[in-house]
Amino acid sequence: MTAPAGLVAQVLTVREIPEVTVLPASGWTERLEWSGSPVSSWTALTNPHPITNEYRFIDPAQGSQVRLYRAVPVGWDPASLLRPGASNEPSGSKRPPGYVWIPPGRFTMGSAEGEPGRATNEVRRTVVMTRGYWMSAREVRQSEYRSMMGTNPSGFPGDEHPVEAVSWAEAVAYCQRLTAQARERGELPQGHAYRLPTEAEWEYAARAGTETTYAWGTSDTEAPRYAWHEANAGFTPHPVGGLAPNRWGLHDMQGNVWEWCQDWLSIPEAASALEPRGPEAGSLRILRGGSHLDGTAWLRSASRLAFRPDWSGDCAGFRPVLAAVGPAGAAELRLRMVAELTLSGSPGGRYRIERTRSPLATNSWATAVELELGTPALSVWTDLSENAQSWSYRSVRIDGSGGETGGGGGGNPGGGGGFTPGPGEPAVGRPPGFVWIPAGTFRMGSPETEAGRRSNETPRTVTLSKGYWMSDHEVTQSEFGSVLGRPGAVVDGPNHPFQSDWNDAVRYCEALTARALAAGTLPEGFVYRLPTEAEWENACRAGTTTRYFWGHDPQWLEIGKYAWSALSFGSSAHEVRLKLPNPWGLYDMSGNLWEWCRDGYQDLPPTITVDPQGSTDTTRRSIRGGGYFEGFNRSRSAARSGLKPTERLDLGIRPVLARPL
Ligand SMILES: [Ca+2]
Repeated sequence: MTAPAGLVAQVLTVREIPEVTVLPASGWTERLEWSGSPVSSWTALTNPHPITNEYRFIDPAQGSQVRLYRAVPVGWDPASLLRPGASNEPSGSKRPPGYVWIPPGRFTMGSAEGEPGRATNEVRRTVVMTRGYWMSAREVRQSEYRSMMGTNPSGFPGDEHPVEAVSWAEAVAYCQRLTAQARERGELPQGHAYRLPTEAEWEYAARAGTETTYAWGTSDTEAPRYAWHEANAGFTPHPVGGLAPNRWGLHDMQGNVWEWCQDWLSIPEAASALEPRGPEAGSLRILRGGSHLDGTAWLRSASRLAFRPDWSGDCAGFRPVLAAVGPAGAAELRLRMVAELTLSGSPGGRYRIERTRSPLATNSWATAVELELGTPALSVWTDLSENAQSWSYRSVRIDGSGGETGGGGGGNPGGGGGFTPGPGEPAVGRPPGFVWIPAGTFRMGSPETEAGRRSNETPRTVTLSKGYWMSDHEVTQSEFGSVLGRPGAVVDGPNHPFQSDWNDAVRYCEALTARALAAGTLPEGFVYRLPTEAEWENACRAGTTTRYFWGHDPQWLEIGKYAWSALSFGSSAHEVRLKLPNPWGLYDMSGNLWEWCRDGYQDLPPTITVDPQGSTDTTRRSIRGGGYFEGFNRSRSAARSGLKPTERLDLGIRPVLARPL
């Protein structure tokens, strides 16, 4: 759609503002903070809802000053730990060849009092690994090391032998090159890197679910089956993987060569810990597992050794892990710039914002959104589409007043253009801001296969025998005030939706009916009322059968264009009509505020397929559409909930003008 010839278009100035996406670590709750510089203090962004799922925040406060963002882990839910029998291995990532997935879990680190050979620095404590990681099943071989680094420092040459005589710093450099190589090949999982294991990661993997002295039990006589050590190695390293693995498939965790870990040496406290890491600084780096030179006391799962990071010896090598970057609870942050437009004009005027990537090509302008200005006549709209900063924008007035336009409002009877009634629509009586929804048959509820569905969404085919008009937006605070003359419990702006309990929502509809009757504008046989759930869902779906009216959107890549949803976008509801409408022109059907329906909340009887109405149990009333603060799944077309009619917070009104029930 482009502006008709002769229309006055106003070029809009665009401001680029950041959108921050927080991807919390599994089971963690995060808080988003900003700062003007990394050395100054950090301030929590407005966020009453804990971030436990993907969260997007648009920061309109960023002006000339560049803001930095960080996510701070504030809590962890133990219930997020592995279900017994599941692996939690990321399904979207390819397991690197030769690596084993180490699942998240809980283990006892350190040794028991009285374990033979025990040292006092093997402090016993419960350690929780909140994330899994991949670990090399074998020590790094000399052939691998040479092809990556171009050198081979080993004292006992052999392609299949473990690389040894490498310092801690050289082992770290190897892991960094491995990371860079995987990234170049596009094989590096997002937010991950190859690195040395922390000491806890090493011992968790070495124990492989055991609490005994060794991963194979308590017996020294079993040691030669699993570990090259002083009794069987002949004081020389052996080709990697030659002996039996532990129960998680890892070879040579005990013996052959010592293995460098990431951590500085410290004596931990006996308290339980989540994914502990060594101290920030130190002088000695940890080595674990014992070597071909050592007796069985050094093969114990808990035994610890440490050396200076520049030391090297022919009894010490390493094995990498592929693991999440950052400490436990570290969220992944993504930042991108989106376009913010400020539209000013006449109070109550309706405008269309158009955009193009080729501003000089006259036929290239396409509709981005339509807005109605309130008082003050100013509206801010954010374009969330990809690469929004490369668009040019302009606004066109479309309500036919002010002498600026030659029509083009399309379908609005006040718009001056030709009004064409929809199927079955009375020729007169459509109120401004309402859309005609024709009678018809649609599929209500969700199929068993729909991701995120709940059991109260029993699928059925429903026929609505009569058409109806529905408000294209949630009732605003200015609308509610002009009809009932009372401010809402939440007052944040005239174009923000009014937050209402069910009883006030009904009173509002009754007042609309009375006012239209007095003004002689009420179509015969129609009243304003709340929609039934069937009427609501039919209008929301707008002919679609997908999870959302814009498609299945499995990764929620599109939801930001259509819905204020998913724990995002600030602490309260947003002005109505800022997102793209559904195919029938209804705004905010998904997200922003939950919307009251007339029905009592209970499963609709599936036997009633024509004009179904809800239960007569009205202790709770149905609400639909999800809210700005809810998870993405609650904004699905089929999602339902119910609340006591006296609840008000985050609940909105969307009247229909329809036949009485
Ligand atoms: Ca080893």
